Amino acid sequence: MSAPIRFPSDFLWGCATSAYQIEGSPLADGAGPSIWHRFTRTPGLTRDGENGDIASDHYRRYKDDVALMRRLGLNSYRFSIAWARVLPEGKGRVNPAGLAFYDRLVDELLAAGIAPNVTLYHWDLPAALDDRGGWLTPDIADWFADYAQVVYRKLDDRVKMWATLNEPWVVTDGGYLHGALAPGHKNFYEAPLASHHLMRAHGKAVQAYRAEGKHKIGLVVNIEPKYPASQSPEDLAATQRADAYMNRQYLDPALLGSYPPELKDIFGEAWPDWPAEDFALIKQPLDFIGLNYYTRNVTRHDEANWPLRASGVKQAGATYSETGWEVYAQGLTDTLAWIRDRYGNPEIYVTENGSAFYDPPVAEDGAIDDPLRVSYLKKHLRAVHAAIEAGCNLRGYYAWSLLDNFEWSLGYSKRFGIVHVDYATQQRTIKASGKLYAEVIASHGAVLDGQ
Ligand code: PNW
Repeated sequence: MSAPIRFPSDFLWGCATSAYQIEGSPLADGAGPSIWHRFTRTPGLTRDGENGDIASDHYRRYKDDVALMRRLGLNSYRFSIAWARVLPEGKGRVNPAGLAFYDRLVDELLAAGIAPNVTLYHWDLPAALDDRGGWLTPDIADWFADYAQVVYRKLDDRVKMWATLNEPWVVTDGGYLHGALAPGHKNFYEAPLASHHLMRAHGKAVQAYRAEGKHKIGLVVNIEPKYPASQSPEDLAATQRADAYMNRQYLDPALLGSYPPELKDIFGEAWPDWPAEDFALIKQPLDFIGLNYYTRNVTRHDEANWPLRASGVKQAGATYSETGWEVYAQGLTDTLAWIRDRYGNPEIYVTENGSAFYDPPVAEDGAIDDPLRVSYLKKHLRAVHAAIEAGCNLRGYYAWSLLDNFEWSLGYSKRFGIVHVDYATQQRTIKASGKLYAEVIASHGAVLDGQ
């Protein structure tokens, strides 16, 4: 028998969302278009040509959604701000009506006893800045810090947790190397530039926060632990490359001040010699790390898989979600322990964790039974508790996601919500997983005991 599960009484229990995925009304009240607005307007780039024009209509229904969070018993909510609502051209002129939406949302959350946790960039770059080079130009570090400053000045009196970027790896890999995400480039030489300027922008925005802000700021990364498929030297080296590319590429410069050496090996001539002073900018003291964890990867050497020369091995007998990701909760405990050991046990939050599974239609009695998501949630919450027991400085957990929403290039076909959204009526229905989460929160984890 393992120790009884009781989470600390001040643990943060939240859900996470992002602006373009739930808000809808992307051009309302003077907002400028983002790269996702444009990307979804090119036929063939998203599933069935779907876009975020309506999404979960949160821009108009935010009060109902905050009431829903309250019913679930959340004490924190992680959301992102749409840069192009605040600055329609990405820089220069501020749009007060766009900023006012987040001002209202923050007040609504606080009135419900829910602490806002704000991410400044969750992939929806203002299109006007993409026209000027987007993440490929060094200028973007200043643009991002200027935008951040506008938002800090408006909200830092009430927002006590900030994050600069959501998942710089996905921004680079999806947006600039493989092209499945906006702005849809496929360019080996651009990927290192995008990564580096993302990290410089992160550094500048943290610096700006130290001048303006009074609370906590961090960086949110997605980590997918890499386990070697065998102990052969080839598989071990492939595992190291995959880990350097996806995991250490961002945490190492942010926390240790250097890039993993494998990146030079992966990118060859496309990997520039960076100016030494950039690393002083990128490595800013952070108040916390946000970890987004979904799955693991069992890695083998694969010469044919460019550019990593590594690929994943499917695990016999394992459960895979609708996005093809293995359910592997031990990987969350392992990742938290790895961060504890490699980076000096920083304060950490699980800022996203969740799964897409097929959901049955709403039953006659209004119930939605999502046993696979319930099982995923239970296993991962136990894994989180195990990490706390193992001495990780873990202070909160955010389920991805509050609502079913626009899953980027996969459109509305993948449902990650613990609350179901009927897109025809915008009706919200709490799934069994949402009910389970509410019970976990109310009992400080005790309902997970012995199950
Ligand atoms: C995250 N990967 O994306 C994002 O932060 C969310 O916006 C998204 O909806 C959610 O996960 C579910 O996909 C990721 O390939 C995308 O490792 C890809 C990966 C990880 C996270």
